[in-house]
Amino acid sequence: MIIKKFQANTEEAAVQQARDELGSNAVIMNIKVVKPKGIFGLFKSSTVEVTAAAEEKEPVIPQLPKKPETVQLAADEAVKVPVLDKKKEDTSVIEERLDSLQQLLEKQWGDKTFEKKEQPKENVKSEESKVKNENLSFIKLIYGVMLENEVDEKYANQIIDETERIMKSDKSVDYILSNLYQKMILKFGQPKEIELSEEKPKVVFFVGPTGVGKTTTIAKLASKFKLEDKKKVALITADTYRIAATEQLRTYANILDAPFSVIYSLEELEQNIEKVKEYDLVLVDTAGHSHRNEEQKENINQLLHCLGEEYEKETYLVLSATTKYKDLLEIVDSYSGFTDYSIIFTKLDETSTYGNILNIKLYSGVSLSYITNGQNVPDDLEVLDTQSIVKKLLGGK
Ligand SMILES: Nc1nc2c(ncn2[C@@H]2O[C@H](COP(=O)(O)OP(=O)(O)O)[C@@H](O)[C@H]2O)c(=O)[nH]1
Ligand SMILES: [Mg+2]
Repeated sequence: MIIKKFQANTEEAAVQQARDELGSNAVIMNIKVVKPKGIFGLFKSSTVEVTAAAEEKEPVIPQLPKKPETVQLAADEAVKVPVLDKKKEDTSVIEERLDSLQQLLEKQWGDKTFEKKEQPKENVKSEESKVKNENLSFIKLIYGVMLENEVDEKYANQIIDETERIMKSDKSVDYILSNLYQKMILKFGQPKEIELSEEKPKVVFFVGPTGVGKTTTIAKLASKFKLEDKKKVALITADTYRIAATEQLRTYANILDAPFSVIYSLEELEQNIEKVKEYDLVLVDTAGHSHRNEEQKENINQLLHCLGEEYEKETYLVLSATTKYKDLLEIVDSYSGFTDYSIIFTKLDETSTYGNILNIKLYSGVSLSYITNGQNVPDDLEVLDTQSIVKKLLGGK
């Protein structure tokens, strides 16, 4: 995989540069506005920097340092999004990122006993076969780490199988790790964010089981768009099952000084949206429902399809990272065929294993988007950081 940064005056131009150079399949991994530094920067305008990745036929061979200075992973290092240094080769960025991960893995690897069982000393005849055996043991370790993180065995096997050719070669452990890391990042794909339209109001529906954090997530997003991006945001709730549910969103709407309405029918949705048609963004909360209840499912289905072409519509399925894998699969199944949707994972702070995020991505094939990691509105919300999550799935912190 190639990772490169592109700078231009606008986001579109930077993305175009990335696509021109890396091809139309390039994955945009990060977009940020770069403010000019220093006092003279005041007179310059900001530029937009896009980090993009694309797969290449042969993976880049990173040259990791042979002997790590320390086996201790700095906590903040492990989760930090990489700051790509323009002066350095792109591959060295991956090296740096994998370095600390590798150190941790090496430490764990040294502690494992299976390695000895699998490789009796007398079998290690040449340097080359030693390297191959090391690779196999290393792959087993990685495989174990993925299963511990609750990556579905099926997907862990799939990922390992894809690296089989390299694993059996005399390539270094570093090379394999970097290959796995890159492959997994591409598997996660580019997380989707709510993008507002210039011409039409964007109406975003939030669906999903009860108690996963739909209303709280809406409050976080409303706050981000209204306070940070200075957009006109309106809130609507169709969750009339519980009085407390309407009051919860009403309270957030009051705090944000955003228009709020409760709707009891499809006609009321149309009428209320009409009232805020000059707004940039309308977030619609729905009643959590059991994916096993066909009638409730049908109600949601109608809600998602009742608005006409004068609105841009989008749906987010909200799932909790703490839900059992089997239930997550059932929920995703129950929504497939409804409409196109993206997935928001909530409550990452309440679990230490993130395998389900990868499992659900690979099972459903739909885009992941935001994640939430706490109850604080608006702070505990961010776009899924694929690099950080892949690192965790491979045993990093
Ligand atoms: N720990 C944690 N709790 C959350 C998160 N998001 C929401 N919650 C809590 O989950 C509970 C249910 O949230 P709510 O938004 O009412 O869920 P809804 O029924 O899907 O609308 C509330 O107590 C929220 O504070 C999160 O990311 N982490
Ligand atoms: Mg709710």
